[in-house]
Amino acid sequence: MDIFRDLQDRGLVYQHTDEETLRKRLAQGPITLYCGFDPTADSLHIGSLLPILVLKRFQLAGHIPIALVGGGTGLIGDPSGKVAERTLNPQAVVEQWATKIKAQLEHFLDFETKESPAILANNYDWLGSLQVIEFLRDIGKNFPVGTMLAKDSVETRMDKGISYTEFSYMILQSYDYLKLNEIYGCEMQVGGSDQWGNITAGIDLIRRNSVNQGKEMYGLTMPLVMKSDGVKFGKTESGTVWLDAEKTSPYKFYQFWMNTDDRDVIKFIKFFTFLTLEEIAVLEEGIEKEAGKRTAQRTLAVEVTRIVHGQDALDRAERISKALFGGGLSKLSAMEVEEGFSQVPSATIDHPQIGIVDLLIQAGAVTSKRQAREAIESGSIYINDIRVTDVETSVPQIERLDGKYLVIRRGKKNYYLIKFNQ
Ligand code: 545
Repeated sequence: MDIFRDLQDRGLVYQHTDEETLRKRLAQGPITLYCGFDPTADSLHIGSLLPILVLKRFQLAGHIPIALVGGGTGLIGDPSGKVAERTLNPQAVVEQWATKIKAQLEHFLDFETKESPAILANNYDWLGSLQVIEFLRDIGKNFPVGTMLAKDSVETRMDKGISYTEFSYMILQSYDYLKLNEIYGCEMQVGGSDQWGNITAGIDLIRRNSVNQGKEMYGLTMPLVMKSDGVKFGKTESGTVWLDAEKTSPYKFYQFWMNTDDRDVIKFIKFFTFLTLEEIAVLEEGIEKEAGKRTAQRTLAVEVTRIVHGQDALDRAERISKALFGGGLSKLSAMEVEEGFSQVPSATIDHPQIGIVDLLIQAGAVTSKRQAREAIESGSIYINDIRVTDVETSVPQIERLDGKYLVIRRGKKNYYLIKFNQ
């Protein structure tokens, strides 16, 4: 399989070291490659998904991926793509985040296979014990300041300001590449296009080392993911789309992909799924032929949710979506109700005898008794998908979802969740 060709056809190649030598090397046999992830939060988000899946694509093509957790570099902060200096996170926090990110990365790659098992590494293992004198003499000497200043990540910050700490970041990432080359024979580094300067700095460092004379090192970046409406990819009104199911529920995650614009959906399927280009071509035809069916969006949502959260979570996400958009709330389990309505206003009620007007107030659906009566009488209130028009409706007689929940809807799409304790 021609992995470089596949990546190109998917639009995943942005920058790379010399194409001919890279293609030749990949054709020769398994290559060990790496991508780094700094623990700057307690979870990866969908921005990290693209390089993770690229590592996976290499593994499926018989190569050996290293997922590197930046336990050391996460303590410094990469200026690449950042317009301002970052605040340093406490060491204990970074360590905790590194553990979580390591567990997430483990989920995507195969560490068991005999053929080409993936490798997990943490750069704190070598960066954490560096000695400053030794570091400046042995490594720093290889970095001309002129070259460092000319890197995008530094240049764009010269007027805004950059500390010596962030300025030094590229040296650390370069040293990682050198170390991974020594320890695992790693010959290639991949990353988003913001990483090109760091990747090439690493290649230069390795080449300057006399034992590596004539050794070829490779680098490849992926394009920044852009949306055609100009809004930043990976964000919704409620914020970042995380890979951690506790932070972004699989249902929300599924809906994020479902909401992809027609103009972006084929690009995203190429980027984020393992469907073949032939299968993708069929979906592309369907977009124009059956406009409005959103088959491509659904395929995207199904595939990515399965990759990230697994089949069971995908099944739940689909059942919740059907119930919310097509009626049928009553078929949902307690877990599904909680997941589907995790981000709507909710209230817990202790007295089952509550009246409908007070119920709407408690839920936050209205702000006064008068408003509650008006809403009910005008027919804009639904409980569990059934319209309620009588202000005397007895709440205890409404059948609850899974014995515990009432879902209130006001108008077309304002939802409120009520949980009964008894
Ligand atoms: C550290 C040590 C190395 C090699 C690389 C690194 C990390 C690199 C970096 N990468 C970004 C990152 O974001 C935070 C992740 C989630 C909490 O800063 N210096 O760590 C992103 N990276 C993936 C892609 C990226 C990049 O993890 O490369 O371009 C986003 O798509 O921004 O030896």
